Amino acid sequence: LERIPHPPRRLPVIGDALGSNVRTPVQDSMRIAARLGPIFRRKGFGKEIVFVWGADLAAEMADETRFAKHVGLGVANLRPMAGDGLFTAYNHEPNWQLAHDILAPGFSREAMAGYHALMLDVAGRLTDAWDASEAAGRAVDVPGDMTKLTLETIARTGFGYDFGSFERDFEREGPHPFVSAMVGALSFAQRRNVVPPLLTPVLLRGAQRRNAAHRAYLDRAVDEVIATRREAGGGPGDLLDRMLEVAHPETGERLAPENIRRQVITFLVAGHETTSGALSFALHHLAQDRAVLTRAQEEVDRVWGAVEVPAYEQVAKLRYVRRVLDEALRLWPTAPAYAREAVADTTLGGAHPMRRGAWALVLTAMLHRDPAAWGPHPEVFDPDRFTPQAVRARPAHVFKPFGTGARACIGRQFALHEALLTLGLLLRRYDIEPEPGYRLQISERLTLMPRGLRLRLTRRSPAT
Ligand code: MNH
Repeated sequence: LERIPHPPRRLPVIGDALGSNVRTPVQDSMRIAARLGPIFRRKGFGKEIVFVWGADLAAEMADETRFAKHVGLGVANLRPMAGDGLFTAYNHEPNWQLAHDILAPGFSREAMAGYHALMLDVAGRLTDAWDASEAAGRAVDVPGDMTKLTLETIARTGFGYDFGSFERDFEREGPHPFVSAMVGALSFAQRRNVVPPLLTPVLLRGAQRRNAAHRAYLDRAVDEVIATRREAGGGPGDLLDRMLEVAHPETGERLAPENIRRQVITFLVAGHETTSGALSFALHHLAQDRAVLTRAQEEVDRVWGAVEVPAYEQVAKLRYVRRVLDEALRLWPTAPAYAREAVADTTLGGAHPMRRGAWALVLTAMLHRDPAAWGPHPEVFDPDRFTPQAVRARPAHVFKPFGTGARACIGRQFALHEALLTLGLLLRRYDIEPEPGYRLQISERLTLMPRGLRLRLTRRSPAT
């Protein structure tokens, strides 16, 4: 540990916490990373965290024979809400493999094709709302609207449940209470990383009370989703049907009711927050760069042609739009870090001994900026970093927006299909422009989101 650099001014008790902001732990770590190099540590209130972001070190930590997912920090703080659901389960918990095997077919190509029509329907509600804003000359609230889209999409495709996000009168009623409860719970989980445990009862008393109410609300909402399905006597074979009815193909085991509750919360949260951010950052960069926007629009016009609704197969054909999305996820991986632990005693980078169980945080947002992998100008937004030739020329394991290994994102294809479909529909329909003077600011609530991003729309004439 002694060999790993840390910020120079270390104080008793608060350690390196000075000058950092409880609302921006990721961005603070990114700044420190740029000063201290590919591996460093930060300490505060008795906790010391090792951060890794160098391409070589991150590649080592992707080796599944030496490292595995570590459930810690933000992920561990979600345990009270998500329990042994897929995302928060410890590697040794039997419910991980069980749920993984039962739910994985819900993310196959065929399953995805089955969600396509519902995804289109939700995207149609978004364009209805944007048409109205455009007609009224109002700028649109991008993170707000993308969150409505992604929440409705996972709720309807996964659980046959309609939160009615687009039908709500936002001005009068605010966000859907499920969204408020979820965002509250995520922010609380992040806060607990940066407030010393001993002071939590004092500093976070009010927050803890609100958090308990949020969790109770989430549990109730989920129980209602499940009860609705049980009353209907089954659904279209979606994720919820799998959870309720499918037995493990080999052991015949099923998910227990309490575990199903945890999985539903897991998927509603994991299934929308990060995709919403990814769409928002992609739209931000499209609006900032005329040349990129035009190229993307031309691709959609060419590939989709005059068809009114794109078929499932046409979505993945948007190769350039996909590069825009990848490049947005490179600069702003909306899940900005993941933790890895040593599965046996090992030495990282030939220099840092780690005991079995010792862990470090891979800072994806900086791994994606390592000049060793991305060249001398990693801050520049350039979708052509993801042409097939450019990808082949790079080492493996330098692009990890969906994590790595056995515990990588199960919803990756789902997110990509949803995001490409939505971007395609929006690009075909609107010209987008930033509000004058907008400068990108990022809010953190375990995930990253462009704060206050609003765009001005103009309908494109030939668009359907
Ligand atoms: Mn997702 C795991 C990022 C969309 C459901 N997801 C992960 C991890 C990352 C991640 C990173 C690994 C975390 C870790 O190692 O601790 N996920 C994303 C991003 C997007 C995303 C950037 C969108 C863009 N995720 C989705 C969607 C769903 C989903 C959509 C569901 C429909 N993700 C999960 C689940 C896990 C996960 C479930 C946990 C998988 C496991 O551990 O088996």
